[in-house]
Amino acid sequence: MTSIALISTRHEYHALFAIYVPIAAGVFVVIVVVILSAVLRYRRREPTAVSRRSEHNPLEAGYAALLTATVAFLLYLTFTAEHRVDTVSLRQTPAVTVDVTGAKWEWEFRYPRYGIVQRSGTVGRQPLVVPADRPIRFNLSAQDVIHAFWVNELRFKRDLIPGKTQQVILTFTRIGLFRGQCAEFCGLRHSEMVFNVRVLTPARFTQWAASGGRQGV
Ligand SMILES: [Cu+2]
Repeated sequence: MTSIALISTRHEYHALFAIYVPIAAGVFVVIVVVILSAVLRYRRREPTAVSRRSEHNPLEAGYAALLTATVAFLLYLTFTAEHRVDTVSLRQTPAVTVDVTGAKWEWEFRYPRYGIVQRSGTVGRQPLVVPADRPIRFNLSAQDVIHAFWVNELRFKRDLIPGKTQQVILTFTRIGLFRGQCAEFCGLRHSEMVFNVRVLTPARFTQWAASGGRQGV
C-alpha cells in the first residue's frame, strides 16, 4: 500500500459544505434584514423633500471589497480541495483500474486487468464492482455526447467529454450498494442512465475478479 493517506472525496465535500452553508445563510439573513428594514422605513407616506444624496462611495467600496474577499476565500478553499483530489490522489498506487465509458444511454465499466466488462443498461443492469478502502483509478470518457459520472456516495461528479480521457483516483470506504447516474442531460433516455455501485471487501472483490465477474455479487 502507499504511504499517502487515502483521499476521501466525501470528507472534502462535507468540509466545504460546512463552510459554504453558514456563509450562504449569513448572506440570506443580511438580505432579508436589509429588504425588510427598507420596506418598513420607506413605506408609502406623505411626500417630503427628496434626498439629494445618490451614492455613498466608502460604503459601496467596502461592500465590494467584502464580496470580493468572500468569493476569493471560497474559491481558494474549493480549488485547494480539488487539487487534493485530482493531483495528490493521483500519486496513490491504484489497486484496480476501471475504464468508464458513458454512451447513449448506458455505462460501460471495463476492467482491463481481469478482462471483465460490465454494462449498466441492456444486459441486466450489471453494477460497477469495486473493493472498499483501496484506491481505484477511473479512466473516464464518453463515446458520443457529454455525460456526467455522478456517484453520490463519494460526493463525486465529473463531466465526461467525448474524445478526452480523464483520470481520477477515488476510494470507497463503505461496503454496500450505492446508486450512480448520469448528471448531464444527454438525450431522451438520460433519466434511465443509472447504475449501481457494489462495494465489496477486498477479499470478496478478488474472488469476484478471479471468477471473471461470473460469481454473482
Ligand atoms: Cu445523461
